[in-house]
Amino acid sequence: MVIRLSDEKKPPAKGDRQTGLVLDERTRTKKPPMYKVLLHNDDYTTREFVVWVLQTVFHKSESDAISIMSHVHNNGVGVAGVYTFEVAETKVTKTLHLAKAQQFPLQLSIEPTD
Ligand code: TYC
Repeated sequence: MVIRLSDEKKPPAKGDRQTGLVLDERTRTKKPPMYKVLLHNDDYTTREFVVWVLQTVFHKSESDAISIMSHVHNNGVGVAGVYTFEVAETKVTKTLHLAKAQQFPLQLSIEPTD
């Protein structure tokens, strides 16, 4: 693997000016693949629990949490959030544990963004 130092990480060369403003574009353009966490509707999990999970695990505002929960209730599936794979997996695991503790059959899935 080749590690490149962007100009601002190199010691200033004689006659250099404003080296701190020179950014290596490669340090900003390589974005990790992102994944949607999908929330699935069911007939038993309470609306209140889904809103609470969206607020506490997915850090949504109360109004966003209510909108997402309502969308899933009405359409069958919806996006709880978009994350790197490891973060998405952790949020799914936490949510499933919380749901099982209350015997809710809530289901989630992960799919790559386009
Ligand atoms: N359909 C559930 C009810 O009427 C509410 C619900 C919403 C359940 C979203 C799951 O992902 C879900 N109590």
